[in-house]
Amino acid sequence: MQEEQNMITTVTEEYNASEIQVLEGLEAVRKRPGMYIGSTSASGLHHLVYEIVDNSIDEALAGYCTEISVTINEGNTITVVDNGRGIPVDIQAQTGRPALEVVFSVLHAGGKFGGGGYKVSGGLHGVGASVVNALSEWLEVQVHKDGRVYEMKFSRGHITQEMRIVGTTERTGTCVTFKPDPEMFEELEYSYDILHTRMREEAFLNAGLRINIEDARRKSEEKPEQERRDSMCYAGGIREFVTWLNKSKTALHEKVIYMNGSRGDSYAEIALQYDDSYQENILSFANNVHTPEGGMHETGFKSALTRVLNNYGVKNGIIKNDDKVSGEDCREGLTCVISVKLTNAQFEGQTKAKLGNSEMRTLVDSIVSDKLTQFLEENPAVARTILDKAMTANRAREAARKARESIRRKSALGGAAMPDKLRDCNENNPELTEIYIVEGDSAGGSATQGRDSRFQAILPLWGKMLNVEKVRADKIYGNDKLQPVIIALGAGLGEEFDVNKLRYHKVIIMADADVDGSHIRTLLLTFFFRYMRPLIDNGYVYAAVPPLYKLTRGKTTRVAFSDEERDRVSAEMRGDNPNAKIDINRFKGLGEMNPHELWETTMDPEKRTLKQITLEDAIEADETFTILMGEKVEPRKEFIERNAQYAVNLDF
Ligand code: TTJ
Repeated sequence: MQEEQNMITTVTEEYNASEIQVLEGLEAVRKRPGMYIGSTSASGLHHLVYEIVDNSIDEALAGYCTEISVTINEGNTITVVDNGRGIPVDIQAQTGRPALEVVFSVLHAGGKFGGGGYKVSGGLHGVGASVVNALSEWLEVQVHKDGRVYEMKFSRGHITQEMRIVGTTERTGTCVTFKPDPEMFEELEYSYDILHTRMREEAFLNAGLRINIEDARRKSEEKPEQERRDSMCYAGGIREFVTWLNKSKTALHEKVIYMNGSRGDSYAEIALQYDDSYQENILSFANNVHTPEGGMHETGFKSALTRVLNNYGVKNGIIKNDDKVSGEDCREGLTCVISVKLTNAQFEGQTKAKLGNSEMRTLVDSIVSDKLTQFLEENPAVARTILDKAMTANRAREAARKARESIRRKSALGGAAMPDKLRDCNENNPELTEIYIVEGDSAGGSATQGRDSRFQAILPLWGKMLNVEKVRADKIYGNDKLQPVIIALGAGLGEEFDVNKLRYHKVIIMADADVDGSHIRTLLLTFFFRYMRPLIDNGYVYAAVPPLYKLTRGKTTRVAFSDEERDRVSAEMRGDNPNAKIDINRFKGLGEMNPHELWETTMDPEKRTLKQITLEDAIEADETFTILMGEKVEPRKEFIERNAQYAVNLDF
């Protein structure tokens, strides 16, 4: 085999060495698709679209393309159309082939025709149209150029129709349609939402470029009327990106702060705005590629931000010299988009999602140093707001550290420091133990009497819960409702949370099946999600599922967990005696159940149902929470209206 290949290469070399290289190249792509597009699952499938669209975006960056349209066709094929100059069709001297053919046949050929602008390199991006071609069952391209329409077709990278003229035209541009090869991909169905999200990002990152996206697949029977089509164009670019990210938050200053600058071939822009939350939200991009692991551009931004704020504060007598704010303090409640464009981007890190070019650190640092300083000097009121925010964050962090230390000291003293309300179990091995966090003292009492104290611990919570969204970390540590939870679980909090110290591997939230119960559940899940995330990731959090109805006939009682079950059980209890009197009572709360009933229906591992809480549940709770508890009235109103039937007695 080896010899045969060598022989063919040798023989053909005289005629057309590049053709052999082409075929070998495309064969390599089909042998190891993951090397070129990351995976052959849904992510790789969507990556094909980004690869094609990247070419049109390059044309836009070069200043020749203003509109790109992406269509998901019936059968999950994709069409990308732009109004650029059109891929060149002339015969290349080196290869003797039309440039169009080369673009779709030669690996990494895309960049050669990039026509200026900033070429992406490294990572999985910019591998070019030939990779998409190699991984497509078929691909067709039409180029409108010089009054003519040129067309060429391929199958799995091989030419099935040489380039030919198929008509005349008055416009210019490129249109590519491809069908991902079922032999290569496990997943073949495109997600409108995934493509829409990415295209929206591209539109934000390329100010003024219009990107249209449409789902032209036949609509399913269930949701036929849903029109899926968006047209996105943001004259304000990343400024509008920040506004969009902050749409349900309360900004601390009206205008997004925007800075940009360049050095040589490199360009960087930064947009930011502070809001009244405590989260830090920095999104960074290099050549329009998201860099979730950060890198040099982010590093440059962070160090300049901290330095500029401290310098300004000290200079204007707002910060005392020995009271400087930390980087984290400066980023509390900050939403920021950093976008850099450069030649030879180096993507590093585990997932190639971190920018390695150190010249980007210096560039971003110097832009922020100059422009942000200037902005603060020209806008002293905004400067004051931002510095106040950072100084409050600083004090809170200090208080949190102290509170954390006091908790640590208490738990270091051992079991004696367990909360008064905790009814602990006898077993010590966390793999065998469970803790019920119970809403209300009376339900707590029933649970304590009904439990199996060998392995079940009970911790009652009562009263209105803390609104986690509105408070900062220091309040959480010191909070009298949450502190018992933190101490009972024994694994700490936040960055210091250590799942190995967890005292129970089942953390079961037991709340009433009513609105208040769901309120408590939402609060606890939000708290776990934000401050004890590994608890959820490891699947240690559960919701108890208490029954809704109690049915009594004479001395027999049974329970039901739903209306359907109630009707079925009632029919069963009635049996052949249609006149039998069945009492049906709705449990108003856990507190109404006696200890035995609670054990039988909700706590006995042999009989109970537990709902394991997934990350999705927690995220949903967190979002519900943000909307319901956040400061903004509009999203809250909308949410309550949308969920009117569930939310009738919410009173926060
Ligand atoms: C390169 O410089 C000469 C004029 O044309 C430039 C170019 O290549 N433009 C261009 C390529 N516009 N659009 C593309 C393109 C569009 C799609 C959808 C797919 C591909 C592979 C390229």
